[in-house]
Amino acid sequence: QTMPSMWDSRSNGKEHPNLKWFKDAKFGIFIHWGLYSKLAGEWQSKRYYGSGEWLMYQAKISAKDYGLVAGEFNPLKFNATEWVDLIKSSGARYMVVTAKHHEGFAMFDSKVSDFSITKASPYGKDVMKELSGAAANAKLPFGFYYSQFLDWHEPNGGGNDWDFKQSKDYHKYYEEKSIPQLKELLTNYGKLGMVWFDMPGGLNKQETQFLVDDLHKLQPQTLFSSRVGQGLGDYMDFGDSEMPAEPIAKPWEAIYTFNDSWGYIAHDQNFKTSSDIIRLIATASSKGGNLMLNIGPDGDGSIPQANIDCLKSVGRWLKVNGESIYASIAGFIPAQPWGVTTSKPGKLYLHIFQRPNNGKLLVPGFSPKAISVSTLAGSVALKWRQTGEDLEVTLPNVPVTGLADEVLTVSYAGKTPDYQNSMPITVSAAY
Ligand code: H79
Repeated sequence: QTMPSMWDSRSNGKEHPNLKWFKDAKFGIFIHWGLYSKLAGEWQSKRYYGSGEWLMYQAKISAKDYGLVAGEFNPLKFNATEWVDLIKSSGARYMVVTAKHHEGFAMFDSKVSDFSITKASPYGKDVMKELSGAAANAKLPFGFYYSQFLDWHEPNGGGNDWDFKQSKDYHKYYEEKSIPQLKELLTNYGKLGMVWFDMPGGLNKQETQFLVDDLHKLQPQTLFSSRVGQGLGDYMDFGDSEMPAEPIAKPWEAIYTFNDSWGYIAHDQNFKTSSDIIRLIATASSKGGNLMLNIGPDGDGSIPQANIDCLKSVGRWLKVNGESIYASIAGFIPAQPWGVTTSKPGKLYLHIFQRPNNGKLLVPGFSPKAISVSTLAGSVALKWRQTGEDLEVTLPNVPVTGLADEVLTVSYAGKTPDYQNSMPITVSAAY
């Protein structure tokens, strides 16, 4: 299925002018945090697995019972500065946090709903305010996730058909809660890098266009994710945990989880390793896009220690190898058995995921004239030869840097070649 071109359908028909920072960032952190984090994948002694933020739906919890969880949400270990410091140390260049997920609970102070952390929880503080402030202090672009259509707490919100069975007035929900809360988020929390909409519904194209234009008036520089619907976003998100098969020049982002859930689940320790994450970042970069990696903090406000250690390790790798990632463009050599490539003018970066057994790294289809090959870290010159369009690099017996996922830099003369198998944009996402 070929997507309608979301990038051409904005009201003025033009790409958003503020996309450069987003395209150059390459790595962001997503945070899913809400009442579901406190429930941690368990309801009435029954354990659920996968997408902990969907527990209310999975266990068909009534809005009334679920509402009581707010009275127990007291994340005393939460420290916004610590979270932002950790994200900075991971090398991520933006963050997005759930202001309201499908459960309907506002993690911020809202004038239009009492179902919020400031009005319904003993904690009583606006954690979104603290996070946006900490991110601003750290000069980290900051965005809100906001579920604009699904709201299982509201009789007229999308999705909850287990206790609101009457026909719904979605427009009433948009007018009374969704749009006013989006406006609060775009007004009271400083400059936003993006609003990360999710799961559109209930609005036709014209209405969505109106919403987008209306909200952009509050902060014209803020980017909107493609899941605002109707092809009206500023950048593309694919399906959850989905990577496009081929490079795409337009701005896009792939979103992945640390384990098998977005929201915290106590009994899911299936965490990716730092090498897994480095490879996801390199793979997204090799196709010209960003990776946004999700963390699910505990309902007590703490981030799992395994995630902290892993993010710091990713940050150490990016400190050394960031030149091959930040502000890079898709590599002009497609994925190889040994790994992927990224590019900058005059340079091709070889990301080695799998060392060839014979120590000879073949780069087929290398059309420009190579000048030198070296490790990115430490700039150790390596032996190489080019025969026509075959570039062969002799790898040292031991990785030079001692780091996993070593990167080599190939310098070459002349123009950057086009990506070999450039393909039309064909993605399965239906947003
Ligand atoms: O916020 C995360 C998800 O909760 C949200 N998008 C990401 C960023 C999302 N909303 N809807 N969906 C994802 C798709 C819905 C998938 C489902 Fe299921 C399949 C709902 C019911 C079956 C996954 C498995 C969730 C519950 C069980």
